[in-house]
Amino acid sequence: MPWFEEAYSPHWRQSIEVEHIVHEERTDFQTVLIFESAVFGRVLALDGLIQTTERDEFFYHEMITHVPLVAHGSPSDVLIIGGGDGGALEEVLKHPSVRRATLVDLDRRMVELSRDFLPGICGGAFDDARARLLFTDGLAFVAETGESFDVVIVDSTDPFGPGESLFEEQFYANCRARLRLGGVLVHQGGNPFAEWPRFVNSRHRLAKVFRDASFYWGTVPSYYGGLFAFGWGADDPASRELSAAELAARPIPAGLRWYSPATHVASFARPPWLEALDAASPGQLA
Ligand code: AG3
Repeated sequence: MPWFEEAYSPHWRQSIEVEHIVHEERTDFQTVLIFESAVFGRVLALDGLIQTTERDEFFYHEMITHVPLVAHGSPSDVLIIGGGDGGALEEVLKHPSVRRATLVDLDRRMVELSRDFLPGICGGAFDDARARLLFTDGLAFVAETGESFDVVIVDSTDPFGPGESLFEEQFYANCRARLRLGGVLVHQGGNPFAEWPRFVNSRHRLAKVFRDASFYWGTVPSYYGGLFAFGWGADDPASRELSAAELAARPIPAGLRWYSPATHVASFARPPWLEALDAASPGQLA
């Protein structure tokens, strides 16, 4: 059987055996590949890089959504930038306090393809009456909208190609301006081991914009190297310092497979190596 090879780094590749190709297409913005695999079920790759898979999407989507939403406590309006596969949207809509979830993705085709070929990832999220789908540039949207949000989730591709602008300081500043009091922004922060310069840069950009800039982390088996960080920006550090008991007293959707009050708290724990990386300045980057 053929193999899909992901060359994220010029020095490190990962391969997944392809049982069969489900769909392949070049949209106006990117190349989309959806294939079936023995270990991960259906795999979604954009421009050759793995975005999510049926079997491990919950490691990622539960952490990029429930950590900020439960930390917020009563989110009503949530903005997702990117996330056209619908995995994050589905998780956000599990919160009864959410009145409206706005998803802004550049690529309309991604939503159509996810509906058709990745129902195991988006579920019925796109058809929920509380979901609003906008197909436009996330950078422009946050710069121009007058709306405000309780939580902003940046579920983007990586910082090259269409996703690049979503890692800039100006974008974070525009997001912060759209957050209500008590609001939280999170973004996918890549693998802090494999992509440490990116981690350090993002941390510093967030710190220029938010009073409380931080990160949390978890693991995503299909992302090369497994380790995965999420950036965190808020103005009140209290939302990041809740105990497992405090979190457990809040409404938490039933049936989750990775998120729990314990994994929430654990995701903010810092191994000394990450603590040191967090303290590094971009000027120290080789
Ligand atoms: N967005 C994050 C993909 C990250 C892959 N990057 C990596 N392995 N460093 C995925 C979109 C899922 N909704």
